[in-house]
Amino acid sequence: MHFEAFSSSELAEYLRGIPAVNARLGDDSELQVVEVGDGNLNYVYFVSSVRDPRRSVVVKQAPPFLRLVGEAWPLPRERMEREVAALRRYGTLCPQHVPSVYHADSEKYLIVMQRLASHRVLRQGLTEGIVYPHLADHISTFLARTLFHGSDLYLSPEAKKAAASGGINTELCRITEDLVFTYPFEDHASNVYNAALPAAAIERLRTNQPLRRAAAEMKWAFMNHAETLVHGDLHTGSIMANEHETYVIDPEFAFYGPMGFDTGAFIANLLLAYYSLDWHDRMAGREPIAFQRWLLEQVEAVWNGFAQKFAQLWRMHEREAGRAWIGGPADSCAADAFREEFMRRLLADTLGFAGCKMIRRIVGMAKVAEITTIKDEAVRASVEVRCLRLAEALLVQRGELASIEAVTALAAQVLAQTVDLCASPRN
Ligand code: SR1
Ligand code: MG
Repeated sequence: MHFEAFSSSELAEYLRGIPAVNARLGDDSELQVVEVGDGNLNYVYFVSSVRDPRRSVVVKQAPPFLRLVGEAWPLPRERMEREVAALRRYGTLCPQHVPSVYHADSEKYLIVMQRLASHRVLRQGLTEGIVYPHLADHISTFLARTLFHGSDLYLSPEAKKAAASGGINTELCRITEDLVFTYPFEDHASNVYNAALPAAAIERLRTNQPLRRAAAEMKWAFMNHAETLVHGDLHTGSIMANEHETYVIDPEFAFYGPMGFDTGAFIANLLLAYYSLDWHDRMAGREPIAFQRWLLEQVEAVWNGFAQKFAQLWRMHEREAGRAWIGGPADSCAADAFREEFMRRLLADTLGFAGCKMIRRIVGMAKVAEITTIKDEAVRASVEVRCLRLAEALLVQRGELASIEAVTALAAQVLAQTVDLCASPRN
């Protein structure tokens, strides 16, 4: 069946018919409807009262295709159900960082939710050099609470299995399996390369054995390690923030997967910003060093904050239960040793996933604005080469990088390296 997006008057009329939404918008005024979707998948509308624009909601609707490509790439509209379920679950775990859901319609595949009118998409804010003083604290809280409470460390085995079997998101996982873990490492028609990116950098993704093997290991982990309910697309475009508050949005890719996929996605996007900000800062007449340092501090703070909060939730839960997850007394050395090894493996996973996420944003079809808006192809290529170098190091050395400080030191080292774009030109 052919899909027609709502006209403004149709959407206004539809919303007027939902008492909970109508009460929020007030019925003493016309409604203004503006389509603002800039993501790859869905339609998004801001709807507000003309008389009192503070009365407003966001409507998000899933068309039966990938919006970025159109009807040629069909996608099941039921993906909206995954998003609604994840928003509701996250809303109970972390209400301060998740928009409220006012209404969900499983026939029209849409959701009506809280409008974050004084918040901006984090990716845009970072590109403008805005410092968010609470970002790392808020995101590490979100990560610790959501990743811990969806896992076997917290849920009963029965509840975890029930949640995992209801948390299968086949089609959206397939997008990630292809676009993040497979196509970037082969000569695939969907890849898009900056013309100035050296051929050797592209060739390396297809032929470097340690890198290919590491990427394959991450793909396997993504497909098989059903550890918890992950957001599944936690890049800086899925976060809205202001000086005081931080909200995580858009969990349509949510599924039962590896914890490190979310921690890795966020860190990968901070690192993409780190390399590209050099150019954006200079263009805006800002001194890049300070903001870049702040970005690396956020990488450290988000991981360290997450690791500390996650371990604390775990210990508290064991004390309340009166026994350790591994059995026996809650505070045993064995329980602590297992926890330590768990966090070490989680850091390695985080780095491996971060590497894959960085690579896909450089050579895959869905890119990030902080890099594509670098107008000069050669400058952009030097940023891209640095992203690829760090990504490869994260993947290949993920088991040896023992702390997040070792990672930020490596990132700074790669920034300082020279990039010779002429060494192996593409043509
Ligand atoms: C083809 S969809 C491309 C990307 O958009 C989403 O934000 C996900 O990152 C997905 O991989
Ligand atoms: Mg999204």
